[in-house]
Amino acid sequence: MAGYTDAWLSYKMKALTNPVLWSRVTVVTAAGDKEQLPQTVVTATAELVRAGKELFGTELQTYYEAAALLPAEAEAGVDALKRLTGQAEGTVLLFLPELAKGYSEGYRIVSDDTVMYIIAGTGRGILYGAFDVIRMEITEGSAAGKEKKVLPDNPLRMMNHWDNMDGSIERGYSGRSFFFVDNEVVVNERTRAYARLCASVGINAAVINNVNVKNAATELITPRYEKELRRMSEVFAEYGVTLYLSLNFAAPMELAGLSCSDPLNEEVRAWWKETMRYIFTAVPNLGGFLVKADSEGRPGPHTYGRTQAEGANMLAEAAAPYGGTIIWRCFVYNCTQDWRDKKTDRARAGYDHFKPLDGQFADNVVLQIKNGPMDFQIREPVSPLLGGLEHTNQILEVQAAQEYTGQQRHFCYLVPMWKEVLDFKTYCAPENDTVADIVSGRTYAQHTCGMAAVTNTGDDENWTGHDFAGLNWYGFGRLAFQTSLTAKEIAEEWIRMTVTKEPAAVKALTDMALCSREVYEKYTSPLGIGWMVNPGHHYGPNVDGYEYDRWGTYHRADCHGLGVDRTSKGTGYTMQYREENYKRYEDAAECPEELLLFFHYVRYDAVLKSGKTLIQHIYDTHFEGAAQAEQFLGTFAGLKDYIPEEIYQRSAERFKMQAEHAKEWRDIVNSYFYRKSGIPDAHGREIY
Ligand code: GCW
Repeated sequence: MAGYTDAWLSYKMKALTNPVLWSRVTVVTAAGDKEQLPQTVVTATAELVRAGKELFGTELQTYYEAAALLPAEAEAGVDALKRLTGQAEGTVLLFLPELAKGYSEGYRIVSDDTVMYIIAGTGRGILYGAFDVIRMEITEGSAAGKEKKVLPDNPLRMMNHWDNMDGSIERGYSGRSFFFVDNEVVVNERTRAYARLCASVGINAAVINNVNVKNAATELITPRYEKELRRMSEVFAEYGVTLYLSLNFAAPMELAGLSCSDPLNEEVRAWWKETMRYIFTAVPNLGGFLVKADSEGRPGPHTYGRTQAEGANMLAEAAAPYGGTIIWRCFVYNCTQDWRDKKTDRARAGYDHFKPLDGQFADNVVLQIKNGPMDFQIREPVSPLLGGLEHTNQILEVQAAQEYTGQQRHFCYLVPMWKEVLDFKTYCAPENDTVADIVSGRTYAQHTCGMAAVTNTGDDENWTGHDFAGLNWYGFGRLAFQTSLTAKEIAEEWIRMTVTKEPAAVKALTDMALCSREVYEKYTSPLGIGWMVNPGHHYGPNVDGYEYDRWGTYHRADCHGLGVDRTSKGTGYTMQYREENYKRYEDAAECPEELLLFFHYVRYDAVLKSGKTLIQHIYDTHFEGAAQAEQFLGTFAGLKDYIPEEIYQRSAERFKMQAEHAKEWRDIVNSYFYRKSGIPDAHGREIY
């Protein structure tokens, strides 16, 4: 089913309403010289030619022309541009490097019925503009008569793959890796198809290997993989995607037999300098490295009594001569906790470790912070590090891989959750104080910052297992590029591009997407408490699965109530927020109800804002959530005629699984709390 490897770029033929507009592609530069163009501009022309063929069956010719424009003239209207460029027909790619500063990787589109200008200062800008034109043609019916300027909000928009070199994927729910097979790096047409899909939504970087770097992956920075990595970086570069690697902090020991990997040891430092010189020379397009250190058993500077900053800066210094960036993860916590200990709080760990180091990291270090303080649960508060750190580059890390959100068997559209995080007001500054402001660099004038998503892709024909999980990949890119887009706009676009354009079906599927996160939340763990999953693989209900374990993830349910006291009288976690948020979370009456159990221990008979008791809320939401999952199945079946057969078959099977599994969640969670509390359901429904 080759068509599906193109996912949302599987074009379907449509009527050609503007034949002149789609008659030719002309690249206009000062010199008019094809040889001088960035690769991404060449790719943009090829994409427009391909779209012309696959959407309309027309053959666009490509031309290269010269015209000198002043930067200010790039803001002109269609008529003036016709005069300035001498081009009045077809698609005109106006590449003006002088615009690079103001436009960054953005673009301007202005068009009438016969000519369409895509204006940018970088090759990426031209490429993103070309994909936008194609998207408008498909989702809005035509790209004619448009005027818009879109500058990306986030400098870095990156994918994080947790692919292992044996081909397995940690938390992968859509087959095996397409980067690695049997400890070899693979570069083929799928690599290109992947980069193309990324570029089409503005993703500009990808870390291809798991942050847990072990075995052969440690050798990715040695000559063993040099040729393939260079090749991969070149294929990525055609689409403006920069290759990054995860690295093993203990590499000096494992690869060179040094006695330690202490970041202050001279031999270790010299080894890294030489290694960085080698790898950046061997793979010139390499952007840098992602590092998981001192986390879940991975090596790091703490072993030597050094700080996270000392560890990161040592690598940063070695990578700096080559423009390399070190992305350092903040997922550092004690994973050998005693469940009896009610003072130690995993939620506090990120802030406790990194806040004291604010201002100590090198310029080419960026801290990558998971959206919540725990680990990608269906509902968590925003990490207090976001809004806590003032002098450190930051990347927001979200998880498109549905580790805790249904493992791509359940439909769970995550853009609404990510938007909540981006819109969160941290009160870190008088203005520009949301998470979106911080990670985009607006708050503290930073450039090395942005968003990363742990990916949900694999070698499944449709990339993401559940076809509708493709929406999270697509949505991540679109949102990271333009954080002001709404979850609804993004869902509608993807549905029109991938599934159907029939208005009633678009509406039904969009409605489903928009409530899918709440539905999943309703039948799983309540009010921000999280977890309640099977240990290890994290799929399916197991209320006490992690309750007496070492991972620091407890719900503390007893016969009177449940929840974790994270107030100043409990673990003190609330005190990591700025005053306004601290006050809100500290007071159970003020606390946003969806996070109530994250912050407070609450009695089953306590009355919530809805007027219901906590226990009744748990029962009701679980019945509702499971019923809604059942409705998803029915609604989807009703749309069969509007959905491509392959997509329908694969997805219907998943919706069926979801409906059944939601009942399992409902009954296990409800029975658990009935047995703990002894309080029956007010409506007398069956609880076991
Ligand atoms: O949630 C945990 C996952 C691990 C993952 C880790 C992390 C890559 O269960 O599989 O390891 O987070 O983010 O590092």
